[in-house]
Amino acid sequence: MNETKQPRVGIVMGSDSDLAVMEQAGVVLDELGVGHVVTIASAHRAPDLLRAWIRKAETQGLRVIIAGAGGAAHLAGVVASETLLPVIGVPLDSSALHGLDALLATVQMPAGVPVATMAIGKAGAKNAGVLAARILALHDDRLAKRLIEYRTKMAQDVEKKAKDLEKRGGAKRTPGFRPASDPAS
Ligand code: RP5
Repeated sequence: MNETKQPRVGIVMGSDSDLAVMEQAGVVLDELGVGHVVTIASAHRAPDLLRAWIRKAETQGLRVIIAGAGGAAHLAGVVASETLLPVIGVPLDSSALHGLDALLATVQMPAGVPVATMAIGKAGAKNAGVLAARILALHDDRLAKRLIEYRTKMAQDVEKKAKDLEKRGGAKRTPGFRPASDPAS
């Protein structure tokens, strides 16, 4: 989608080394036609910068924040402590512990300060984009329609892969199984 729209989602990450993974959230939001802004602002290395960005995010009308970080990943938690906007955390695999450290640091928030924590890495970044869109879709019927289309396309892609595999002779069809799009087979 190429429409210029009011950004509704803020994507923040701890380092430029996180970008290759975190850009997946932006790709999904683009596909769904959701305007977003992206920045780098570390909770540990640049806390004042992070706080200033959160204040700006609130005043510019962002509705959801996606925060991705690796290692001792306090970014999403600090954002959640500074704003009432919903925060989605993405733990990243950028240390010797392969993201398990970031997962635990992001998910184990104290009661009262929630971070919706996604899977480690690219799947988590993509799902952060989808979840942000689902939150916004509560008040946006057109976006809800695009999310239904997104889900339908995923199912079609899986079905196509199954058919391609069968064509190549790589899979035997389960007796009695009929794909929805192929009722006569
Ligand atoms: C974290 O430390 C960042 O989110 C990143 O995942 C990790 C490493 O950062 P760099 O040393 O590559 O800047 O704060």
